[in-house]
Amino acid sequence: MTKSCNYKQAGAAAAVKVLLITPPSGLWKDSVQRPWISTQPLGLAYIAAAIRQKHHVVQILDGYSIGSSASEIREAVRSFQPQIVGISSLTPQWPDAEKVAVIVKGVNKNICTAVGGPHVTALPAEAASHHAVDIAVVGEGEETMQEICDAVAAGSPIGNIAGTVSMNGGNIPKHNPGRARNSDLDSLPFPAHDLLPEPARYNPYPAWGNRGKFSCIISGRGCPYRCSFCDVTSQQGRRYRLRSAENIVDEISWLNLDFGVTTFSFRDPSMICDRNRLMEICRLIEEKNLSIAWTCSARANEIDPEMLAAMKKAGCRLMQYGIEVGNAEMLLKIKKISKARVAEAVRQTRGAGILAHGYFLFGFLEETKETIAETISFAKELKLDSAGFAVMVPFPGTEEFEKYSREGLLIMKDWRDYVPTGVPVYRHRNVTHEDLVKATRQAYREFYLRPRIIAKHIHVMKNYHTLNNYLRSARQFLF
Ligand code: B12
Ligand code: SF4
Repeated sequence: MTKSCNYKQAGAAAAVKVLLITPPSGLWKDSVQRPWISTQPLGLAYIAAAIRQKHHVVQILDGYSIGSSASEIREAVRSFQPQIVGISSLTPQWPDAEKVAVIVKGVNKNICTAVGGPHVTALPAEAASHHAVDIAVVGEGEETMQEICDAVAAGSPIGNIAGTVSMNGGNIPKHNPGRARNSDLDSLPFPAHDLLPEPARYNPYPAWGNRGKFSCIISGRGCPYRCSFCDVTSQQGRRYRLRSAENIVDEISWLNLDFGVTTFSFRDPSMICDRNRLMEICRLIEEKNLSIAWTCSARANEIDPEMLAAMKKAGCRLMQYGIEVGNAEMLLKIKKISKARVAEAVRQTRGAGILAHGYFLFGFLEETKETIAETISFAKELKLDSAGFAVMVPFPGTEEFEKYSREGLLIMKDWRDYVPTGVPVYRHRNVTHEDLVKATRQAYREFYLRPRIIAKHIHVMKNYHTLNNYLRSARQFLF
């Protein structure tokens, strides 16, 4: 189908209006649900800040977190009248993202629709070929969106911009040269938090803390590891590009003073990876006398007691470790950390007075009923404070996706189902999908229904929101 976008308008203004949208869950079937867990869409907030620097006018509609209906999206487009709409998408959100693009084109077919985010980066040609999408952005979106905005403002074509794929009026996707990843993250303006719903509208995981207002923060991009199920490395590269300690603590201070945020969660793979930087972040938090609590993800092989002591003093209350499985050979295959090192890290973390959370997955290619049992007993053996169990989903761009495709075991490619609680997306040689779902329920039951853990979590249920979240997860996983 020929695309009808006519954004190369003669005499276009020097600045354009841009609306950035996260797709509401269930929009594709006109049955939108507000998610149980939601956090700030930092990717879009970074892009908004970058576009604003170029004097374009930006708004963000965090449709996913708010649960916007089709008519609310339509109304937002009608009233703001953007020339460009940017839509972000993770893999399971893709059908909702397509629907957003269709709604936008329904309001005005001349609006330029740009899509980006992890799913689009993994499969840009597929994204660009949707009839309501004008351009797909691969990888980091700040500079690329700046150029798209400048081009639309100048009435120039957008088909040759680096880091994009578009159909250019034809039937074959045109892949433009890639764009180098930004290696100076301190040069980016802070995410445009002022354009997001206020922090109180977000529902972070209860384990991240319930003290005051909450925000996510990203201390770097990329990851040097290559865990077989994860697409951060293929998205963001193997070099962990780090922001400086000063830049991070400046953002924390800003969010604390201007937005009243007191609880932070670092969402990049392992914000502890550079020991010197970590110690400096902790020192600066103390020097600035910031009364905050924070959580982070970390690789178990990177931590030591001195780091943990500094983190505790600077307000760290919980560390999340991706442990994944309890079978030693599988740990090697999926490129994770040895059981002994994980146990040591959990012991040291709790010894420092910081809570330890473990993530576990069922469904790797090598999984058997025995390895499922091993994972559940390992989760209980470790002295974790909390744990999350899920069925592994092989996202496009990951080694697991390649393995399952190669073995002919992927049974469908409906991206809606690429969620840990969805219908099976692969067949498994040794276990059934029901075995995997049952494994998560059994793991939750065996892990949480222990007196030590019950006592600990009752303590956290201090308000309606956290109590409600606990009840919802209990309903989902225990029964
Ligand atoms: C915070 C987070 C969430 C939050 C918020 C998501 C969001 N909208 O940002 C919540 C809790 C909602 C979430 C949910 C899920 N998440 Co998540 N999440 C993350 C996490 C930890 C950080 C995201 C982030 O802020 N990154 C930093 C910013 C700067 O990068 P970015 O978001 O990628 O944005 C840049 C580019 O992608 C691009 N870009 C993004 N959007 C757009 C839009 C346009 C128009 C353009 C041009 C460019 C562009 O430009 C941005 C700036 O450079 C990432 C891992 C990671 N470290 O990135 C996983 C990650 C994104 N999540 C992932 C997954 C799998 C999920 C879930 C499916 C998991 C689950 N348990 O159900 C759900 C899906 C929810 C659903 N049903 O739709 C995968 C994505 C895989 C994939 N191919 O989709 C990741 C990469 C983790 C991983 N290890 O593989 N997640
Ligand atoms: S799971 Fe974490 S450590 Fe492993 S590749 Fe992904 S981001 Fe890196």
